[in-house]
Amino acid sequence: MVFGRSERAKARKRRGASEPLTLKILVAGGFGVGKTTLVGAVSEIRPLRTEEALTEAGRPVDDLAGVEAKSTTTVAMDFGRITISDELVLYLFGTPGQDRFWFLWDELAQGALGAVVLADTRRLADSFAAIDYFERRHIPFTVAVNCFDGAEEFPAETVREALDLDEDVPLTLCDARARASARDVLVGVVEHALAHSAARREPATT
Ligand SMILES: Nc1nc2c(ncn2[C@@H]2O[C@H](COP(=O)(O)OP(=O)(O)O)[C@@H](O)[C@H]2O)c(=O)[nH]1
Ligand SMILES: [Mg+2]
Repeated sequence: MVFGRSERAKARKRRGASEPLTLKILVAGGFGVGKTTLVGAVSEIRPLRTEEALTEAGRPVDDLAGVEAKSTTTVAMDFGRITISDELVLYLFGTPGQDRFWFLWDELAQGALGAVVLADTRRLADSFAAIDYFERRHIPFTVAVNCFDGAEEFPAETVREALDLDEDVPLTLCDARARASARDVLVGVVEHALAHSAARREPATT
C-alpha cells in the first residue's frame, strides 16, 4: 500500500507523540566512589557491567587504599536506563575510574547532555580528574558526595571549597545504593544541564 505524504506525516506525528526524549548522562568519579552502585540502583534494565575481578596484575595500578573491600573493577563501563517520566528516559554511562582507560572518555562523552561526578570525602582527590575533564570541555556537571558509612560528614561548603568548584556547579549529598537518592542526583543533572544550555542560548547582555 502506498501512503501519501500527509499520511506519513500524520504517522510520524503519532509516533513522535508517544516517544519519550532520551538523554545520555555520564556517571564519573574516582575508583571505588560508587559509580557501578549508582547505575545498578536506578537501572530498569539489568545493568550491563564489565566488571572483572581485581587481579594481582592490576593491583599496583588500581589503588585500593580506602576501598579494601572492593574485589571487582569496572573494565569498560556501566550502562543503564531510567525512565523519569512518560517524556523522559535517561541512558546512563558509567565512566571507567582507572587512569588507564581514559582513552574511552572522549567516546563516552559524545552526545552526553551532562554528567555527575561522584565523590568520596575520604578520597576527594580521586575525583579531581573527572571534574577537570568536564570543566575543560564545558560539559555541564554536578557533584554528588556519596555518603559512605563511617566517612566523616563535612558541610557541603567545605567539600565545595576542597574541590575548588565554581559557584554554579550544584553539589549534593547522596547514597548511591538508594534508588530514590540516585534518581534525585540524575534529575539534578538534567535540570542543571538544561538550565546551563538555556543560559548559553541567551547570554546575559551587560
Ligand atoms: N557504605 C556504602 N558503600 C557503598 C556506597 N556506594 C558504594 N559502596 C560500596 O563501595 C564499593 C565501591 O563501589 P562501586 O560502585 O563498585 O564503585 P565504582 O568503582 O565507582 O564503580 C562497593 O563495594 C560498594 O558496595 C555507599 O553509598 N555506602
Ligand atoms: Mg565500577
